[in-house]
Amino acid sequence: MERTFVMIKPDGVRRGLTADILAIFLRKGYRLLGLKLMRISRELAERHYAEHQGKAFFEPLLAFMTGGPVVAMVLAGTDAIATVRTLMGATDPAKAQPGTIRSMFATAVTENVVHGSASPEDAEREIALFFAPGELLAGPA
Ligand code: D4T
Repeated sequence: MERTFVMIKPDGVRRGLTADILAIFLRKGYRLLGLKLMRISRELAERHYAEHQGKAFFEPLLAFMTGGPVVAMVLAGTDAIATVRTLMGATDPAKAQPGTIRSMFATAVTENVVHGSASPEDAEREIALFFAPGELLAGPA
């Protein structure tokens, strides 16, 4: 079992896609270890996207990510980090494989509906940024 951090971004929540996207992950078979609706502060967005500091899209990305509520979750499953990213599709929805979440629900790289951790290190860092240990189940319910 591997844990990964997944977020439905503000565009996904605003457009009423939360239940559809959650259903895709749960029907696939991942187990939910934590789930919450929240607003992201600028500081949290900066820390989450620290690797992109200084890039041209960094400030617009922060404005977008802090512009509305998100749904943050921790999912567990076999190879969850890689398989969730496969299910989400490429960062640019125009390049995402048919049937993936970004292919089905997004049209722009700037507003691409979902986030999923890219590596085990990122997953643990992001889980710790968004959840206190007491907010997470230790294992699948
Ligand atoms: P996230 O982290 O949101 O799941 O995206 P990815 O892991 O798929 O892609 P990323 O880190 O390269 O990009 C982070 C975030 O920035 C937005 N973005 C990206 C953007 O607005 N313009 C761009 O040119 C790029 C490359 C989209 C996702």
